[in-house]
Amino acid sequence: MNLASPIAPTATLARVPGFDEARLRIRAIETRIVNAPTTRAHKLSNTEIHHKAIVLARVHLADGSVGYGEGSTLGGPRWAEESPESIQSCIDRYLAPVLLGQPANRFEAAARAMRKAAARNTAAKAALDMALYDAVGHALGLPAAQLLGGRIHDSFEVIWALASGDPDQEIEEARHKYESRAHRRFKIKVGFAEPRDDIARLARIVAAVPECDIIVDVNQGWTAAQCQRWIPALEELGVALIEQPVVADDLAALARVTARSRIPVMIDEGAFSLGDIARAGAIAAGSVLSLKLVKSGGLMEMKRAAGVGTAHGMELYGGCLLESGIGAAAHLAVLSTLPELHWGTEHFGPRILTRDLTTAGLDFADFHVACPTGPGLGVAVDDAYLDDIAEADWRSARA
Ligand code: MUC
Ligand code: MG
Repeated sequence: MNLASPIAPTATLARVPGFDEARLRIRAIETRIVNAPTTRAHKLSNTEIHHKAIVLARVHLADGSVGYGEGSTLGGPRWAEESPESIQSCIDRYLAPVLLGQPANRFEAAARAMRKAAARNTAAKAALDMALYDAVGHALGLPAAQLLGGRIHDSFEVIWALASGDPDQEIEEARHKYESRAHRRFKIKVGFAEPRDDIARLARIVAAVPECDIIVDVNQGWTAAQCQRWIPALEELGVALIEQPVVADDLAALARVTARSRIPVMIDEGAFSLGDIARAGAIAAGSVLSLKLVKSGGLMEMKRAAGVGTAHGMELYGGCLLESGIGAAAHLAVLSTLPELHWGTEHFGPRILTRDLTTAGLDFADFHVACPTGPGLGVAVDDAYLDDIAEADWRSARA
């Protein structure tokens, strides 16, 4: 009888073609901020953007492989505390030094080193983590999803955000997106006007696209009392989901709102870390969890976030922070490996930029986005366009 283990011992990994840790050492890390124009104004309860500031991280391995990642913000340090400038300096000054010279394939060790080097700063950590998966995936000829357990899903339905605040424009945009079979689920931003006016705007949009699902993102703009007063009106309009209606740090208020609402309530800004998710889950503050790399700080950590949310009975939603094709592909890599993504994803970011930062790899068609299957993140970055729109050159740290 052959008692040999069917699992290859670790030493044989060195014989996997292309797998050689010395070749996967991190030789250089570069960062750069680009301001990518958006097709229209994008309004949230506390900010409005016309350009998307994106912090790019580029990692070079000893074997010449290159990987890209992206740190995302909305309106400077408004959506969360990190700004494009703080992300770049956190990477350059604190995170790059602990990664340089290390084997890029040891993702968990890299994440631990980054956690020791900086508290929170999750957008900065996520940018580097994406770049490591991209670079190692290219070096080994494997898609990032394969490095995360392997793909279950091939594509997801994509939600589009209506956020100009002008109902005529939003109705035209929604009809066009629906009729061209681009999107049939819409997330509508509220919280920047009086609730009464927001609801009147919503009612017009709902009437104009009766075939479509409507999600409302309040971005912390209402008090618990306003929720009590206005959520019944959202129920009457047939809204499918309400996102982060109250301030992020008041989990008790979110729990009360969730208990009263007949519409499922999603926690977004209120849950970054695994501990945040567990605390929210323990008191049922939200019955749906929005997953974002800028909150988790890394791809494997976002998988854990999904696990903690699921363990607390939450449904899962693939959130975004208007990432370009680079960040969208990194999210899709993780999301494609989750057993279930109940609400699909909102990675419309590449399409709200007048021109994406990638030239190939992300395919949107028939209301869906396909999860990239090429090596690394599976997208081709448009370096010439980056040179055109960046105000400064790459900043570089070397081993
Ligand atoms: C958020 O809070 O969800 C995501 C989509 C969008 O329109 O805004 C972001 C941020
Ligand atoms: Mg949100």
